[in-house]
Amino acid sequence: MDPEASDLSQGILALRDVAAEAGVSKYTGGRGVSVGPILSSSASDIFCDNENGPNFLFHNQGDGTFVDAATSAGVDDPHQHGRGVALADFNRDGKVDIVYGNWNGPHRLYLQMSAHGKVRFRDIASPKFSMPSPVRTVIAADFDNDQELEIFFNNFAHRSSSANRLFRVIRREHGDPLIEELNPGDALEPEGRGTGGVVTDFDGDGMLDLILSHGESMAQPLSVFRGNQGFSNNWLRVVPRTRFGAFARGAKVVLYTKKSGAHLRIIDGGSGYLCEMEPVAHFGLGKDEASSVEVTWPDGEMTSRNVASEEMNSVLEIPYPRDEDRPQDPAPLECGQGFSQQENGHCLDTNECIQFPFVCPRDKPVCVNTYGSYRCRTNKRCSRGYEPNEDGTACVAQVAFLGGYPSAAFRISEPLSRASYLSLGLGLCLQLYAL
Ligand SMILES: [Ca+2]
Ligand SMILES: [Ca+2]
Ligand SMILES: [Ca+2]
Ligand SMILES: [Ca+2]
Repeated sequence: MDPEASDLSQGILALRDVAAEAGVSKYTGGRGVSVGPILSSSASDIFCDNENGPNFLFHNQGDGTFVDAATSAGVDDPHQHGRGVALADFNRDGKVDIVYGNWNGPHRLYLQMSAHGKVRFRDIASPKFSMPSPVRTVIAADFDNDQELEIFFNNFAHRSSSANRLFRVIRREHGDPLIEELNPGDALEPEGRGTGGVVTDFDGDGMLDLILSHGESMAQPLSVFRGNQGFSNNWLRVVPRTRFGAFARGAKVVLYTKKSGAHLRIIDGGSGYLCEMEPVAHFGLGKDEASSVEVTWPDGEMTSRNVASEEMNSVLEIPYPRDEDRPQDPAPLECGQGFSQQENGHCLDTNECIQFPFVCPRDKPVCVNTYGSYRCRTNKRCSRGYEPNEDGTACVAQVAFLGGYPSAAFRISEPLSRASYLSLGLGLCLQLYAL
């Protein structure tokens, strides 16, 4: 806000361009932008996937300035042309990952890694996932509430047919997630001139619905799709608010669960492409139940509270904490599997290796703590940069920063079915861009 040009009592709110002072005034072909605590623990960082130039990853320095970390973090992708982008934690290690589509170029699924104090992103896109397409919006959401995130590519039938695509990213305990291609059913739309897309829960049944807009070179109606599997799965929708009651864009929501550890969502209003996502953290939980929820606002404010069994399958509003509501001593929290309450009152990963020194068996005596769990390995000695493999028979390179994942794609899902209400006059998508 520009205080000199604003007069709030008269309803005048003026904004001033501070991009140059903030260090984000760079020329590019801007396409996708996503805002949230990607590198920071609470402050909002900015990821931009660009056309005809490298991407930006603006790391918030906490003093109103940003430093572009895209090249050092390995997400600059300088020869591709980004479109839709989404933030999610695909491997549930508590670090925010980035997925985006490149226009007729390889699509990326970057997992955030850290080694020797440096952050790097590693592309785990399978050959099928990365297959180039005229992509527009990219959505990461759990359509069937089974805990695993799906990624939807809304493609634009540009010069020929170009079907939309759907993948499920299946988290694995001690390895990269598996990527499966699913059949999106009616949402395939091979002739659809897909321009934008969003998810929300239209009918309040706890299942996410998919809305696609089309157009530019040919008029086509909106489409609305409902999923047709996962109805018996548990879910929770969490809506954090700012101190003024508005939706808390940029907030981080962590849901601790009884069996499946911590699930993370970012309230990122700007993701996708030409669209604005709903400011709701939607969690699919399968047969699991939530134990507690933690919200971190961009200013560093945090709140945690238990989630009662009867609150499952509902929408939880989380107001910004007021000073008078703050208890002297933190209330006991149920952190669930793999986590325990710390002195500050919040849940953190349990370090099993310290807490239970003999947790590992004799043949694999070396305990390695992980987020939400731990693993045991042999004490075979390896040179720097290498570690023993799972059964201790060889030394393998520590987590590499380059390379992809072999394709594991096959179709398993039932198709999504098309809903009848196609002509909803939604103003969710801003079709401002031409190709
Ligand atoms: Ca992650
Ligand atoms: Ca799913
Ligand atoms: Ca629904
Ligand atoms: Ca642990």
